[in-house]
Formats: sequence, structure tokens, C-alpha cells
Amino acid sequence: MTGKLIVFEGTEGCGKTTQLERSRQWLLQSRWLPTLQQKGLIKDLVLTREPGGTQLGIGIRQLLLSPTKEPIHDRAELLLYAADRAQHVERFLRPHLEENHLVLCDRYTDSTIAYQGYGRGLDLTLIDQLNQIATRDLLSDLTIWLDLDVETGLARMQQRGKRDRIEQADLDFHQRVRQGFAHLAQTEPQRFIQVDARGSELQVAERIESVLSHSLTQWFNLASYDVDS
Ligand code: Z5A
Repeated sequence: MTGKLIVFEGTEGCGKTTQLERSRQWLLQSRWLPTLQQKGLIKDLVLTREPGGTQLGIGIRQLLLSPTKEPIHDRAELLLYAADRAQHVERFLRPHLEENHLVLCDRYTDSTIAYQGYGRGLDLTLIDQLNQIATRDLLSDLTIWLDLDVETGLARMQQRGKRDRIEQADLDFHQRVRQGFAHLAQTEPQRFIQVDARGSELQVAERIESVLSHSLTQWFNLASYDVDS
């Protein structure tokens, strides 16, 4: 596999979707992408997300995120995320990575560990096995965890009108999810990088750019003067 998979993770309202788009712009405008393309190292840049990165996934996303009269059972939820991921890996991620693409993905396997494992309390070994089945061991090359306190993130979503009110159960759940991400940052410090998501969009973007520059330089064995950033 010659492309690279870069994932953005975090609790609700942390700003990952905003920052994923900013990173795309930066990769184009800083000349990182053109340089990698000129050197024949990367074919192109593509953006995707989970759930919902394929046609099947769009349907699964609707099932998962639309309000329903019948609550989805935790294990059913876990299996739906796994089904979305299996399709996404085989139909989108692997083909693009095999063709040398740089893939920016909004959420991936670590979300399942944090949300279904730490948040819902499902068995972490089972989740690891399911992630392995769904991905055939395709890990991210880099995961950027935008770490923000839960209250600020949920307040941002409230401002955007996505939530009417925040209940204590929500806060507790999202705190556990954040602990899950923190655990991943401790156990896999090379792949799973914590980035402070407080401050302005620009400040956060600059922190991410520094992480991306470091990883790209290492992966492609480039000296900083190779890229006019
Ligand atoms: N989920 C799961 O449980 N298990 C899994 O395996 C997977 C997912 C893959 C959908 O994810 C749900 O799926 C999610 C986890 C679960 N459920 N929850 N919670 P999603 O990623 O599609 O949805 P989301 O987590 O709710 O993300 P979002 O709506 O896309 O928000 P975001 O990406 O974190 O943030 P944003 O859209 O970039 O920004 C939110 C708002 O804050 C927006 O108004 C921005 O303008 C504003 N913003 C952004 N940055 C800033 C700064 N720096 N300052 C001030 N305001 C800002």
C-alpha cells in the first residue's frame, strides 16, 4: 500500500470537519501536494468519512443517525458501524491507497473504540476483533485527535442548532469517549497524536499543519527545503 491514510478524530463539536477542510486547503496551497505529485510520490488528495463514505454507507449513516422510535441496541449499533467500515475499506480506502492517494478521513476505527467501547461500555477485545475483520488490518498511518473539553464541544453544537439541550447523561457519555481517545494517545503515541483543539480555527489549524509537516517529511523522506510551504 503506497498511499497514506490520515484520520481526524474527536468528541462532538471538536472541529474535526472544519479542520479536515482547512488541512485540504493547506496541503494544496502550501505546495505540499503539488510537490508530492511532481515527485511521483502521491497521485492526488481525497476526502472521505465514516459513517457514510460509500453508497451503502450513506444508507447506514441514515439508519444510525436519524431519530427512530425504536432505539438502536448498542450491539446493533456496533455492527452497523462495522458494516459501514468494511464496505468503506474495500470500496474506497484500499483502492485509493493502492493508487497512491493521500486520504483524509473524518473518523475511523478509533471512534468505535472510544464511542462503542469507552462510551457504551462494550467489550474492547470484541471491538478490536471487529475492527480487524472490517478493515483486514488497515490501520491509519496517522490519526489527529482534536482534544477539546466536552462542554465546549457540546456548546458549539448547541449554537449550531444541532442540539436543544445538554443532559448530564450526554456529558458523562462524552467524557468517557474523551477518556477513550486519551487512552489511545497514551498507548499509540506514534500513530495517534493529540492536538489541542482550544482557541481559534486558525490556531488549531497551525497546530495540525505542524503535525502533518512532520509526518509527511518522515514518510516521504523529504528535507524541509524540498517543500516551499
Ligand atoms: N460514531 C461512532 O459512534 N462510532 C464510530 O465508529 C464512528 C462514528 C465512525 C457521527 O459522526 C456520529 O457517529 C458521532 C460519532 C459516531 N456521534 N457523536 N457524537 P460525525 O463525525 O458525522 O458527527 P459529529 O461528531 O457530530 O461531528 P460534526 O457534526 O461533524 O462536528 P465536528 O466535526 O466535531 O465539528 P465541526 O463541524 O467542524 O464544528 C462544529 C461547530 O463548531 C461548527 O459550528 C464550527 O463552525 C464550530 N467550530 C469549529 N472550530 C471552532 C473553533 N476553533 N472555535 C469555535 N468554533 C468552532
